[in-house]
Amino acid sequence: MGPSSMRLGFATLDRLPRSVRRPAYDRSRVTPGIVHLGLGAFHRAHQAVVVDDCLAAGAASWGIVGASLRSPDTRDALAPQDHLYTVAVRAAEGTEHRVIGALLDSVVARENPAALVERMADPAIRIVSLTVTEKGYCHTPQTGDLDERHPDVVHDLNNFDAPRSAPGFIVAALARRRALGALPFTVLCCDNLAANGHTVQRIVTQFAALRSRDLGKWIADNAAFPSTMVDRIVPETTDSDRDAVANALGVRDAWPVITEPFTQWVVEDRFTAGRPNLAAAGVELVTDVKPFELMKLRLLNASHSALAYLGYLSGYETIADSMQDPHFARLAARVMEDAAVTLTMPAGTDLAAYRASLLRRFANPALHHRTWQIAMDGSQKLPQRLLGAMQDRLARNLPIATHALAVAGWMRYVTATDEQGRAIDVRDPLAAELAALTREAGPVAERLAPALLGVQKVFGPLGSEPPLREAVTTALARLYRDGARRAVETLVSA
Ligand code: CS2
Repeated sequence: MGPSSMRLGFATLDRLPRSVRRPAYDRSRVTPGIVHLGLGAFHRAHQAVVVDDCLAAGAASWGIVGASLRSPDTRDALAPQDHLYTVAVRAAEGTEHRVIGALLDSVVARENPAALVERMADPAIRIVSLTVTEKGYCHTPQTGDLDERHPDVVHDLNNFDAPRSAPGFIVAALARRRALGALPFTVLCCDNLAANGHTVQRIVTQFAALRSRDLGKWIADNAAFPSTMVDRIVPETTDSDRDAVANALGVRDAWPVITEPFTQWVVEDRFTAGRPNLAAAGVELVTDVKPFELMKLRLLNASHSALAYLGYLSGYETIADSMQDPHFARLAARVMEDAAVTLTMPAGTDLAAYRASLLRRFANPALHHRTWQIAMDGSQKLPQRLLGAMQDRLARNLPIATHALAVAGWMRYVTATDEQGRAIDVRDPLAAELAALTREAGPVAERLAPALLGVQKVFGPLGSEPPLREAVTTALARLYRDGARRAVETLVSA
């Protein structure tokens, strides 16, 4: 039998090679203190690793119960292996493997929503953290307000105790705790939204107020929603990644995560019901996360999206592939340079060093981070990544050609036909609306750009600013005329 015939789990931990790090604590004594909504790869490679360090330092009441909102895949893969899984940290020099024990249990919200609400209402749970992606908050990305007409919101208001959406679960569980006389948990958003804690607070209190004014007020007065800046690049795990991990471990792990050496978590220190000693696990606790969040969104995520759309259109499968093209490496640097002037950072922040480190991380040849993956959900990402910086630059009369080319890249991408005439698998909550608009406009920049700039949920009033219209239309015309590779080359050579 091959090395992969046995499964990772308690029973096989002792058989792992010595080089593989494993939980350095007695897991049978760990109890849950955190419910995490959105049990994807990012959470397991980022917050769960920090919690694993906290557990190793003795904080035994802070284990994690993970909830997938919809798909049973993660639970089905992890339950047979005692919720143990591997984090494979890949650098050009090689890979380090670590088995994480912080996740104690997992549930699938959709299978039994009321049970998850009960679990979140348990006073032993003091933090509810979230990675449900930008679209998981049922809000309008442009304004940050709850989208009251979102089908999940409508559903959840009519099925209060059996919700479907992340805000629905939080409000139902907080209502339960209020009825029990328990403290609210701290809501810890770990998604790439602008001012993520404030935004989620607004969404949740707006949702609660639709149910009852008193509940909305109680949440606004008593619950804490610290903002956080989270950063670690975590590509989707593939079958070949699973094989590589099995080879390194000598046992099979059905659900490993692949990531880079870099990791960063900056958190506002406002918790209503306690927290583990995060600082000892490398978390930066600050009073105001906003500058760090903007820095990350406008430098890392903005250039990521620019590389994703323009790189995909140019035939680059991964971010690292695109970074091998010197013009694309310069494009990423240019997006960062243009965004940097819109940031006001606390003294001591070295933005130039940060930018240089981002370029190195993007070029990591050991990570297979697909441009297609990052291109997903653009309608939810553009405002905080690209549009805010454009608005700030316009206010200072600075040119916006670089960002305009990235936005035009998104427009060209959502037409769902690539430069060779092949179909693009566009994933976006607004995909149907975008497809209708692009079909109607046709492949003509002068029609397509204004049509898409008119999508209020994405662009808001900025979409009708003449200088923005002009810059984006010009960039889109160039994409149609020259193709993405030439357009990028022309831009960075100017
Ligand atoms: C990426 C992010 O998929 C995306 O949109 O830009 O997931 C990015 O990898 C992380 O924010 C890095 O911390």
